[in-house]
Amino acid sequence: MKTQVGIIGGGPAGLLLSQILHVNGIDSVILERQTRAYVLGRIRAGVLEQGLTDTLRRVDVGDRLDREGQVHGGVNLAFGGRMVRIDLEGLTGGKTVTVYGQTEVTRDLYEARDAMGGVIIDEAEDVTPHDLTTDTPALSYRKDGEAHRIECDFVAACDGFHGVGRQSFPSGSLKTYEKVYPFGWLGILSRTKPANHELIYGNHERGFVLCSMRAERLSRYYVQVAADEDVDAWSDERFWDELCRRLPEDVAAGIEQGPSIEKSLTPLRSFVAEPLNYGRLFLAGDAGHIVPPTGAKGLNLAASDVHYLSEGLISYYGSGDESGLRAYSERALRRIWKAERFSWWMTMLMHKLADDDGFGGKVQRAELDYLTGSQAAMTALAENYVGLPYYPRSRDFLNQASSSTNRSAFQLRAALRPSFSRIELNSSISGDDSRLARAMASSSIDRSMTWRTPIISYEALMSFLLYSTVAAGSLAIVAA
Ligand code: RFL
Ligand code: PHB
Repeated sequence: MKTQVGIIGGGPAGLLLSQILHVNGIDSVILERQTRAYVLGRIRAGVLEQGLTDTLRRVDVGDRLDREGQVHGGVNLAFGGRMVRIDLEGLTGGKTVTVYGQTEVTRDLYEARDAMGGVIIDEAEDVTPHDLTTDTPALSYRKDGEAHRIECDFVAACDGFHGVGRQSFPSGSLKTYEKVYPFGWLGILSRTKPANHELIYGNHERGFVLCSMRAERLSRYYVQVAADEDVDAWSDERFWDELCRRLPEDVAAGIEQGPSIEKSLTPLRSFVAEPLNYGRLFLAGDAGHIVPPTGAKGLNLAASDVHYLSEGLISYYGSGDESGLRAYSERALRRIWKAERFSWWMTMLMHKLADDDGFGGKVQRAELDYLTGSQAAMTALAENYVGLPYYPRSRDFLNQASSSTNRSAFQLRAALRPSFSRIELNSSISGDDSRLARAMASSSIDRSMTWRTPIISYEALMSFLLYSTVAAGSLAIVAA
């Protein structure tokens, strides 16, 4: 068999990549080791950033998400017997998160791939990448005892933390960074009314708790336990009792208890592999990095990786431009490390730390007090929780700017600010001349500059001007 992009792994990263490539006219084949029922039985992430929900909508996978996903404008921190709401929406200029299970995202993506004739080969055994440093890499695998081979142009390893992709890097070509925490999360799913209409992250001297949800009558709860905890030692009764002991009294009093329909232990780990590519093999999602779930970033990072990788592939197939693929690892890693930092910070802030002689707990309490009393600190949390912006490339930046006339200059700036170090603009700008002149006067733009074809709005121009250093005599948008 032949395809353009061979994808290992039919989890959210692999499925989303395949779907994005498909709507851009690029062929792919997914090789998944498990059965579809197994993949759809895994209970994982619940909180989606706007970058992911926007991407899903753009590739025709947003209908059920829009009907059933719950948009949350806030999140709560419980500690010291009280609960403080962080106003995500207010602090970030209108950004929110959507509560919609990873299981549902995966189901929607499978349905979309099926409807569009996507090729997903499940129960593919012994998947092995070959010839990665040539222009004609391949994937071999076995299915029902028979050997097969897929010739492709590129291999995307979206095969999770234990996949074969990262193991295919020659020794010495990958540097890894890792932190394993001495605790895990024991999670249950139950058909009960959620504790609150928004998530509650709780810090308590007995350990961390999280009250989350999937639907109006489907709750997801986690309690911090030892990393090697025996799940069977936790009856439902013990779980509910421990959960309630760690929550403020008024919250605990409102918890509806019921039988668990799933119970599992999740170890906590921070991990990053660098770089994310070797020859024509690219790692995306958990294959390249892991975050502890405290910041709700794992699935969302998988989505931003896929965004950058698909951009690189779309440019390559559209115009032969390889620069996006060459820049993939670096672009993705910039965002990954920020999410690693945030997830590590949230973890250290909210969990009971081992060997704490009391000092660590006091410092945590002081930080929680400071955080919930400071607009600046809450804004930093909110910005990270809703998801940092993806970094657009120059052409997309222009497209985005030109299609963004209805967005406020504030939102545009927030979305685009970190992406460009400098601007060179060869096209021209429309807008109210006097405001333009004022903007130019207050910026470092050379007044002799001329604008030709009108392509972007005044607001977009303002965001360029306010966040750019202009090279003498010309303007260019240069990706940082
Ligand atoms: P996945 O989901 O692990 O999918 C990889 C797929 O590859 C297959 N595979 C192979 N296929 C062929 N050949 C091989 N050799 C293969 N080896 C593996 C696997 O069977 C699988 O189908 O990785 P992907 O696509 O990168 O997605 C990553 C996310 O699943 C993960 O980051 C999130 O679930 C993390 N996470 C959360 N992320 C969020 O963004 N928000 C959250 O609220 C959130 N909560 C969580 C989480 C993860 C959790 N657990 C259980 C780890 C809560 C929990 C409890
Ligand atoms: C979940 O609902 O499973 C969930 C929510 C938020 C997190 C982690 C997991 O930070």
